Amino acid sequence: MSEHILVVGACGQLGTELVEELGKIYGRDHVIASDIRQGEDEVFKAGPFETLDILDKKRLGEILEKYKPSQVYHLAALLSATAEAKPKLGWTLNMDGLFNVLDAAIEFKIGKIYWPSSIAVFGPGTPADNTPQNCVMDPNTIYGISKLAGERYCEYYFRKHKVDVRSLRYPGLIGYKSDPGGGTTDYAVSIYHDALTTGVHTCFLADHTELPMLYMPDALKATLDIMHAPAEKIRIRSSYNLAGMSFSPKDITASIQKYIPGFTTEYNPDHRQAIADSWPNSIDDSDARKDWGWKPQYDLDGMTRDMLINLAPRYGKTLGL
Ligand code: AKB
Repeated sequence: MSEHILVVGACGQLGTELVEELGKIYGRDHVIASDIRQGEDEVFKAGPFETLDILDKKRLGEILEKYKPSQVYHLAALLSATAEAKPKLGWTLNMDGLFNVLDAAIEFKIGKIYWPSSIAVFGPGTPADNTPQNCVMDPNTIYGISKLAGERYCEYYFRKHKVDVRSLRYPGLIGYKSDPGGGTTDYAVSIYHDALTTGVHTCFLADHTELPMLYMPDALKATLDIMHAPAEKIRIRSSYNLAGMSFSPKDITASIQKYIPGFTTEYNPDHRQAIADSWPNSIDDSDARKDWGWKPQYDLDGMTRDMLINLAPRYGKTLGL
């Protein structure tokens, strides 16, 4: 019998696609999707699904007892904008959820844990360009503070309890298969939908706001690569810097206009501008490249083309790309 993999927070933007990818590798029957809400996507009907509030330690234990997974991908979290709106819940969910999984890793002898961190661990005092792995980290959002504390806990559990926990600091993730939820970088997903529907996007960030981003196929590859790398290659047990591309709303607008010339963006920055301003413009991910061979495939125009090709049928459009 091959191993079982548990994905916590499976209905989110990353989880939905990760369940599908893990299913291709381990067999969908061996991938247990779990979330606080029942997943509607087809991928969830194709294999085991368990309802799980990650704050419910007893229920987590029951699921671990039932399937005895060798790996857990713990993705459940409130993202930056949502956590700012609900700070107490953001802190509790992001921290206690992680503690429950790390403690369960010891109790149930789980072989490997994956937990995502974020560029939100950086703050206004961080060097903004080509941000190094180790530098000033002074996050000023609840989400960023919880991710930085989470990174320290992951390293602590690795050193003190030998939990094989691995982590990446994701930039903004962009994909077409599922909708994003509550992130500051999420304008870069909505913009493609608007390009194919109304032809106008109203951006909640200013035109020049450059942020690090990653296309979903690259994010999935990085996640699976770090989880499949031999343990001795994972030198960093807090979380690895990870980069794909960096662009501003103005840049992504210009990229879309190469395929849809009449598309326009209007700018109406809101409270999320301050969050974006506290984050890096670009990231130095040389440790990930050196340690376990990370290399992204997509640049901005390659991603734009792929996003438009894949989203167009949803809106009954043919772009002739
Ligand atoms: C967010 O914008 O909150 C996330 C992130 C960068 O972690 N996409």
